[in-house]
Amino acid sequence: MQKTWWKEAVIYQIYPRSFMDSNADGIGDIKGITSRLDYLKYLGIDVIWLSPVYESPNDDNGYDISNYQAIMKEFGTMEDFDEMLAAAHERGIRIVMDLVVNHTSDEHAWFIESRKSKDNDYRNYYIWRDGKDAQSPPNNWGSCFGGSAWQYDDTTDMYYLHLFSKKQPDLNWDNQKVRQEVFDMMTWWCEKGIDGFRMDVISMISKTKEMPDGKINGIYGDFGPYCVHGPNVHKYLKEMNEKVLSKYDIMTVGETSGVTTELAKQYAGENAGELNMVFQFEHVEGDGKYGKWTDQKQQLTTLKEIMSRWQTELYGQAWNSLFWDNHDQPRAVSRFGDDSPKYRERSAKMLATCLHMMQGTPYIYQGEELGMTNYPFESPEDFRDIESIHAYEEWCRSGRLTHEEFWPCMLYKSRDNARTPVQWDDTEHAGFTAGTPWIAVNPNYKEINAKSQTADPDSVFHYYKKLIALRKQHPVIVYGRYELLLKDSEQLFVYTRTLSEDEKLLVVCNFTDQETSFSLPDDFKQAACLISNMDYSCQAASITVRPYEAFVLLK
Ligand code: TEU
Ligand code: CA
Repeated sequence: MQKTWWKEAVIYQIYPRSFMDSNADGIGDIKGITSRLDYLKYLGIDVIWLSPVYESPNDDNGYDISNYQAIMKEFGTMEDFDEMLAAAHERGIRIVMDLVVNHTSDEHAWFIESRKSKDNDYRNYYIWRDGKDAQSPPNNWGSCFGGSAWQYDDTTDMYYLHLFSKKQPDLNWDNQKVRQEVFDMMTWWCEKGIDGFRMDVISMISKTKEMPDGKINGIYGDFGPYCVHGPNVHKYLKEMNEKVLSKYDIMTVGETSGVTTELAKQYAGENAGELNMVFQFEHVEGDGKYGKWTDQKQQLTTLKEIMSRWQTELYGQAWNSLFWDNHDQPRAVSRFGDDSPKYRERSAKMLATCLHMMQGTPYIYQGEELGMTNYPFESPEDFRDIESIHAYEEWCRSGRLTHEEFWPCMLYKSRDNARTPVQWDDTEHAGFTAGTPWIAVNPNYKEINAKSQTADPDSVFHYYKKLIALRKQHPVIVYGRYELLLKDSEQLFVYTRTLSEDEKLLVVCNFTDQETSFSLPDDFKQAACLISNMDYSCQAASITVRPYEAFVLLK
């Protein structure tokens, strides 16, 4: 297995809008990030993945880009960006940019041109089709954010494809000019000195030529078989690698929803010549009841099967990215742990242990290191997220489900749970802004905030800090082989990591609020405790594992 810096790194995701506001307009910004770099340095992370900071009309909070080489006005200027990059590098922190090139904003100059006429130079930068007939779109595909995936444009009496919102038209990657524009833009950022790319829905860039109706899923047809892992996706990524990525010492991670382990090896195999790693979503996506929506926890045995399969099947061939949450997912502790006052801290630490001891590069989503929780939304008007707003319309206002049926699902899974501001201290608005925040601050900020946790050696923050530090001291955490024990337990997640006969880890995590017993494997009876979220003491062969307890033994 090749050793590389990005396998040994811990990555911290910043969603800039909600991270830190420097100028009291209620919106997080780049200067705000710069002001908190010392906090991140203290935590010990190596890399920041920065969600989009480019010019954008913010239909989807920056995932709709109108200019790839300019900074969003609300976030600051290119000088602010350069200053942040330099300040991060001074502290030994790398910065990975979000690359959103499956689509642009409809306010991007390319699209403004493209829609003008059928013979415009930019027409083929996007995907235009005639309607089936005067009344209907080219096919029945639905977009990820609700409604048809086609938008009618009366300037030329044709439709354009948008797999996300209608303000996010899909680029036509089959057009060589589009690819070259994207590669040139990426090169421009690399020359600036950034350290890599997280590639938004990169598995969707290649569409089939034929675009038949999809299988009905709810109201609309599924575009999946025609647009996800499409015919030329690997060809285009190899071209990107050859023309841009291979020229720099950067890291890349592709967002590839629906990916299998076999496909992951194609995207991110050690010698595939495409990406360094991919995000897979099986462990956070399989639980849906109504599309992605549910209010039910995934069974532990299912979760273990999924995560263990990824650990085993990629071993030595491709590299895992490890995450419980991000800006599209609810808060980890509310979803996989227990966010009640009794168990919030303990279960947040347990989840961190379980993830950070696996093989792969761990990603921490802002606030996760504080054990931040889901938000107690009270009404549909509280949501800011385009997906949540559309989902409520499509499932409830349409009459398909009652409010009572759907509401618990929104509380459990809305993306806005992750998007409330980072809780810095116990002053008004959690110290995030001196103005009015663009989205409400979680009312629990007086108990849960960075200021109190950095001062408390037993906090969730300090636990993350310790996990990150351990990774730098013990190669077995990075490179050891994974093996699952007790596969049928609905309470315990137990696994070992092995680097050699004398360098082995045992990881034991209780995912429930019930205690249970566990027999230590023989070779761990004398082992030292590396980290634990309670006061671990080995009471001989059979031990009691308390609610949400976690510990790691090193042989
Ligand atoms: O998300 C891609 C994606 O597949 C989402 O639809 C995801 O499944 C959903 O948010 C889960 O609820 C990426 C970005 O991460 C997301 O923030 C963007 O909205 C989306 O692409 C469009 O750019
Ligand atoms: Ca601001």
